This record gives sequence, structure tokens and C-alpha cells, in this order.
Amino acid sequence: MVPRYLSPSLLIAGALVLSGCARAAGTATADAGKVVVACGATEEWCAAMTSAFTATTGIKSEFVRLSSGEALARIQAGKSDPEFDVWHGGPADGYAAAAGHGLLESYLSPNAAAIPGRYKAGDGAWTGVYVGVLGFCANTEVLAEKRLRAPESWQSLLDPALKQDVGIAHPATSGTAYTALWTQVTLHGGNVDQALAYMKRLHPNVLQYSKSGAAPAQQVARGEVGVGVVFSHDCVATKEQGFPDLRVTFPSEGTGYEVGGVALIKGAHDPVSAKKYIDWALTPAAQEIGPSVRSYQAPTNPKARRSDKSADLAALKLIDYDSTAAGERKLELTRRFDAEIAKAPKS
Ligand code: S7P
Repeated sequence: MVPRYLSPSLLIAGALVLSGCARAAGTATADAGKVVVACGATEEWCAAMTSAFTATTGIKSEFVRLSSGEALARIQAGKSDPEFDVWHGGPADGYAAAAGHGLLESYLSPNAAAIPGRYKAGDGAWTGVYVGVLGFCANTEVLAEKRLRAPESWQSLLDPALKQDVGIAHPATSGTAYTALWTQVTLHGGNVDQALAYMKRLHPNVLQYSKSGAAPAQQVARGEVGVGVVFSHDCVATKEQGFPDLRVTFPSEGTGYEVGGVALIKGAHDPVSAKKYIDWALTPAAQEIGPSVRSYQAPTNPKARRSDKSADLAALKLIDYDSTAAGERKLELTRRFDAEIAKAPKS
């Protein structure tokens, strides 16, 4: 029963003031029951995930699809009044960088216990939801016209016969391209100068640096370039959209991989719902949604069924990819790429 001397409008105003104080103090207790997700995978995947979450829990959700560098920039810009509650999808390197800038709230979901240690941050800053492997996406018809074969090594990608025939995104905007850059750092024994020297040698073969990491698969499908450096599942998905000449190959020196993440944003407006979203994203049911929207990353939860279209991680030569180290050097390396090799695309 509300005392007569307290009008409803006075009560609402009081509640708003209190919730504002709580937020400012970083102790938000109010939760409107809605999750806003910065989503780093495909539009279709993001839509399928958020609607399945709402259907399962009754909690409202919405998403904005952002490439890795854009997500990091928007989360940084909203540090004092976050736009998002959760970041879901996209390589963990970006999450590790965000954690380093104090933008994430550690959350050890009870469901994270099922996720192998190599796919999560020990302190709960982020947890892996899928694994994707970097590969080459070749248009065999376009290459055959030039008497070229699908490349099978990082070295062969430097062939001058591939001049302006390679598509790759820019590492400042794209998590995929940053995975390619850190792969070179790892293949060069941690020597960043040698990794950038490789990218400099590749530069004449690159037609253009796209903003998003999956875009080069589309360029290859349209025949604008003969080969793209992409996550292999993005090539498989593009091939299924009616481009049978596409072929995936993997570099013989070894290839890098992403752990797609999920994390709680520091100061999230709806932290209770956000934690429920993270709990759900780690379940087998959530991780089995991908293939229904042609997203063939491998799940991190060992209990989730793996599509036979996913890359077989055990059969590939994978490098020892360290997402935490990659995240720590992300700003420095992308700035150097921008200054020494090519400027990031504006759109
Ligand atoms: O398409 C799915 C997927 O490859 O998209 C992400 C990819 O890195 C694209 O984002 P960027 O534009 O930041 O490169 C991956 O996490 C995911 O597997």
C-alpha cells in the first residue's frame, strides 16, 4: 500500500534518481529485463541467437552487428554509460584487448565449467562460444584462367602472379584480419617486425582491405579476386549460396584460429539479464544454432553437436594461437599496420 502523501509520479522520479545513482556508482541493481548485444558474427547468426535467447528465457534482446574493431571502439566510447550489456561473437583477441582497457566485468558463469580451459580466460573476462579456423578461399575458375592453383602456403600467397588478386580485411577494423596478422607474429616466433614485413610483401597482391572479415569471401565469389584470406567457415557458407567454384585450402606452415567470445560489459545496465544471456550462450542448445544459419564454426561446449561442415580441428596444422597475448598487442600492431602498410577503410 502506497502512503497517500506519496504521489505515483514522486515515486517514479525517486526510483529513477536511485537507479541513476546506482549506475553511476557501478552497482546497478535495477534490471529492465532486456539485453543489448554487441554482436560480432554474421547478421543471421546474431538474429538467430538473440531471438532463440528471448524464446527460451522470455527476456527481451536486441543486437547491433559490429566488426571487432568497431565493437571495441563503441564499447570504449560508452565506458561511462554503456550502450551494450553483452559482447557476443567475434575473435577473443578483441575481448582480451577490451579487458586490458577495463571495459569488461569478469563473470564466471556456472556453465563455463563445461568449456575447456584453452577456450576461456581464467578470470572470467570472456568465455569462448565457438572456434573458427583461418584459411584461403579460392575461386578455382578465376585462378585456372590465369593458370594458377589454389594457394596452399602463406609463402605461395606472395606469388607476384597473384598481383591485386588477394582479398583480406584490415586488421584495425576486422577480427579476422587481426587473426591473420597475429598468425604471422606467431609463425615468425613472436617477431612483430618480421610479421609486418610479411604483410608488406603481401600488400601488392591485395586488391583492397575490406572493413569486415567475411567480405573477401564475397569478393572471391564475384570473381573480383582469385583468393581471400578468411575464416574457412565463411568460404563454406558463401559456396553454399550458389558458388560451386569456391575451394577452401589451409596453409602448410600452419594456420591461426579464433575463439569466438562472450563477455559481460562493465557497468551493463541490465547485468542480471546479461548474465543469463551468457549462461545460455554456453549451453549446447545455443551452440547448435549456428549451422541452421550457415555458421559452421566448431562449438566450444564438448556436449554440443558439431556440424560435419565445420573444419576438423584435430586434422589441421594449427599454430599455438594465444588470444590473450594477441589482445595485449592489438592496439600497437593495428596502429603500425595503419601507418606502415595501409590505412583502415572508412566504410
Ligand atoms: O562470419 C562469422 C565470423 O567469421 O565473423 C567473425 C569475423 O571475424 C567477422 O568479423 P570481423 O568483421 O571483425 O572480421 C568471426 O568471429 C565469425 O566466425
